[in-house]
Amino acid sequence: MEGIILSGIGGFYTVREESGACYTLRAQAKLRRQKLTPLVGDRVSFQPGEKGQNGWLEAILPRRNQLVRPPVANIDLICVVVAAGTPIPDLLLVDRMLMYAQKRSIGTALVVNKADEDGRMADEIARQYSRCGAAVFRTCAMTGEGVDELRSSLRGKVHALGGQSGVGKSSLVNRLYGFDRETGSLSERIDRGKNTTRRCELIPLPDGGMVLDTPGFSLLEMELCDPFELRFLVPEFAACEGKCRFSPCAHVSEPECAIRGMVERGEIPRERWERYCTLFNDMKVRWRERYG
Ligand SMILES: Nc1nc2c(ncn2[C@@H]2O[C@H](COP(=O)(O)OP(=O)(O)OP(=O)(O)O)[C@@H](O)[C@H]2O)c(=O)[nH]1
Ligand SMILES: [Mg+2]
Ligand SMILES: [Zn+2]
Repeated sequence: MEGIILSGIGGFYTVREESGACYTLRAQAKLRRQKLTPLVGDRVSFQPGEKGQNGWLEAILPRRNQLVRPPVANIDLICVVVAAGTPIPDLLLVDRMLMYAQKRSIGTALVVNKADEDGRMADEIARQYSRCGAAVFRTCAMTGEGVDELRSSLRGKVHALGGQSGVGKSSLVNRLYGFDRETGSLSERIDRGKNTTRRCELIPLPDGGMVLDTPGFSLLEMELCDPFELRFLVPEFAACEGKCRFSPCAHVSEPECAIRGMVERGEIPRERWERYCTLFNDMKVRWRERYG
């Protein structure tokens, strides 16, 4: 039989077959020996268990894509969630997440949640990402502002919500789909020193899509790559790529750089470009450490 992994806890996987029936499975020793770790979102073939017993996960079918943070496979779209207020937005993390998805050709949406906390900050974040290639949504999970627009753009897709802990991912999932997932205030979080959401869980939706609520994270390191490749992961640059004096041009400090021209003319938000420079320089250091 074949199905999709909805969740995995302590070596037990919940797999949903097309009809909607769910099975509890363990990974066969063969998979463990091959160091193949099943991921939420994986399509798998399996042997259902005999009455009351768990069955066996036999093979992972080829993945369309795979993420490390959150650890999931076969995603159509990632909603990068950021809060206009608390926690303080980490826009470098947002940029890394967008690049990370771009590199894997996974669609992205940027959700600026908690627009009720600081409307001007929400506007400012939306401005910086207005040409980033991802649709930008301004939402408030409390009042439902912007949630209908977001929902229509997600219809029928397998989508994950990712971002820092406390930005309101679970609150948004509740508001979008009428669920009752656990959410937590900042003080509760500090008391427990943990995420409110502890594990990735894929939830099938009536429209055929699926939503993935994930635990928040604050660190995401891009996989090592030639720093000169990063420029292809910034959609704003595409219009002027190849028009610089130098080739290749990193678009950081080279003279007569067409991209910096766009920044000077206000065609690319300066903050976005500055963060790109930070990411480029970080990658350059890591690349040198590795290859000298
Ligand atoms: N003012 C305001 N508060 C919100 C909004 N969305 C969520 N919150 C609050 O923010 C806190 C964190 O929300 P969660 O939904 O638990 O955040 P999360 O991103 O799922 O956090 P983790 O599961 O730890 O990654 C809760 O106290 C929510 O009530 C919003 O739009 N406006
Ligand atoms: Mg959560
Ligand atoms: Zn350039």
